[in-house]
Amino acid sequence: MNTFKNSVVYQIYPKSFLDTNGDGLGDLRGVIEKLDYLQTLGVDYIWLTPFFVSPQNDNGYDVADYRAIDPRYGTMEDFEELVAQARTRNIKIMLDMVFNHTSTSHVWFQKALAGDPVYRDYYIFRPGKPQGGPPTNWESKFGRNAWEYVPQLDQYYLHLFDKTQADLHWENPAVRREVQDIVRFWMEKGVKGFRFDVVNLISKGEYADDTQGDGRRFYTDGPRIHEFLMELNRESFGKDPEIITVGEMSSTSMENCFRYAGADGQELSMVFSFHHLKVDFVGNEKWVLVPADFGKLKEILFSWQEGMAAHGAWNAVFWCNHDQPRVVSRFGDEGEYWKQSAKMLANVIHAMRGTPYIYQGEELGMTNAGFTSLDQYRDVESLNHYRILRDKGMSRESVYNILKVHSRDNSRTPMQWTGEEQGGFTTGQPWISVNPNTRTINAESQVGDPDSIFAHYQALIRLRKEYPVFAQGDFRALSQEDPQVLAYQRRWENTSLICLSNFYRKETTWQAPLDLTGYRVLLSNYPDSLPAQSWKLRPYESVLLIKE
Ligand code: TEU
Ligand code: CA
Repeated sequence: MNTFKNSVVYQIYPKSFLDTNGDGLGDLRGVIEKLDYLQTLGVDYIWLTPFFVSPQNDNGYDVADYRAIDPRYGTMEDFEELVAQARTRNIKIMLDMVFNHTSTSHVWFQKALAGDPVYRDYYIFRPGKPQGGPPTNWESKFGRNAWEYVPQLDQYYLHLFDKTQADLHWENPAVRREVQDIVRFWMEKGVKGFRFDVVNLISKGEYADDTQGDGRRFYTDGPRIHEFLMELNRESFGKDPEIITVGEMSSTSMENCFRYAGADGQELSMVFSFHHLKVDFVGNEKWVLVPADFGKLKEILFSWQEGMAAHGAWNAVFWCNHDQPRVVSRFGDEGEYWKQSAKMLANVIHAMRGTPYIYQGEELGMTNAGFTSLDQYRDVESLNHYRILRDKGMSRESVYNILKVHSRDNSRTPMQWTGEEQGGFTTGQPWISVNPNTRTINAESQVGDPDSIFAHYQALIRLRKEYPVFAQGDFRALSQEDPQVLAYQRRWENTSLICLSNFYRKETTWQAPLDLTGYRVLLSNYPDSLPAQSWKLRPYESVLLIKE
């Protein structure tokens, strides 16, 4: 049986995956070329981030035509070939649908600007305040006020992201019908999965000033969100039981996720939440430098695991995506324990209750970009926040240090296929620099090496297919109080699985809170891990134990 519960999804950022025509940009033919690699890894789905026609102000999350492929990525024929070629390898395609907003180049927005009232109602236009200025004080996720003034209409439009990403007006039934129609268009092309970008932001509540924050409480998990998702499900992807869906839930609450990803399947198959990836922020503030709070990380992971399980709701489990820094740089060790820590982090995710997502290059232990000057950055969010922090008086060096840790470009450097200068990604000039550590961190040197990080990910995917406890087991935390160890248990029928990890380079002793008699090592990042009631764990040591 193959369901979303025992599947593994691999995320591809096509622009940085493989360039086949030397223009420095990855393309769909590049994905086709690497299908054998993905089959070797063993993944079931590939999620492709948007490759639709777009001005690329936010690397394709600013869509100008939802039914056409940006020529820089290839053609519709390339896409159809990709679907067919993937199918022969038992890999299904998941598309990334950006329906909270469109590009301001989209023909709907252009018609709205030209004064067409039908299309004006596709977006959120509002007059300014009587005393002047934007309708509310809400902030864009990419910095500064979230409203842009249009002089010829004497109105502002809402953009929760870049000012070239105008929010759609989901209260308008015509907008919802358009969206359903687009989903059905891609279903007919054989697409078997959808990721919905920031989909919990589509139902806006009251348009009022936020005196306590940046406005998110007015539009996050908004008043009609569940109704909108149930309708989209009914009218589009819900008609094909094979299709799996995942919603990207920005600043969501667990209570809402019980419904978004509930067992009744009325809304979505599963959800991404991000609370565990804010443990190196100060509140919601990302542009700061503070050490990651391990206690908080554990508490968040455990409470989501337990809470979702108790309600029969399903998580997408992950460390990495195209918006997050590389996890080995973030919670592991880029140096001496690079390999051990990358494997440890993989264990923690893949043994949890949920569908694991692997972001391209994670299976090789790719690290942060290590950029040292502003001209290396491409991301609109990083460039905007550079200006904002500098305007606040922060020194250039301090801002560089923050970007180095938090910039989304950390995960957007090209895939490291080989040890050559451009990592085998392109024969031309890459759109963003290749990490020079491609000399040592690359696919060529890892595929086939049984001790590689790649082989470890292969093993985790294989184990999920072999042992139902991975997909079906319950969840029990085992190490709430331990300052260094993350441990939990999964149980299903007569099988018990334990995932035990030392999160630090410092050795530590773990007192097992249950009897380990009868357990054997299923997978470890050391060749000779040996279970003991009082267990001395080496740097980043991580073990999966099983008892049947
Ligand atoms: O991201 C949503 C989002 O809010 C974040 O992950 C965002 O990058 C972060 O909060 C900024 O600090 C999704 C996409 O994954 C992202 O690439 C897009 O830029 C964004 O939506 C807009 O479509
Ligand atoms: Ca190309």
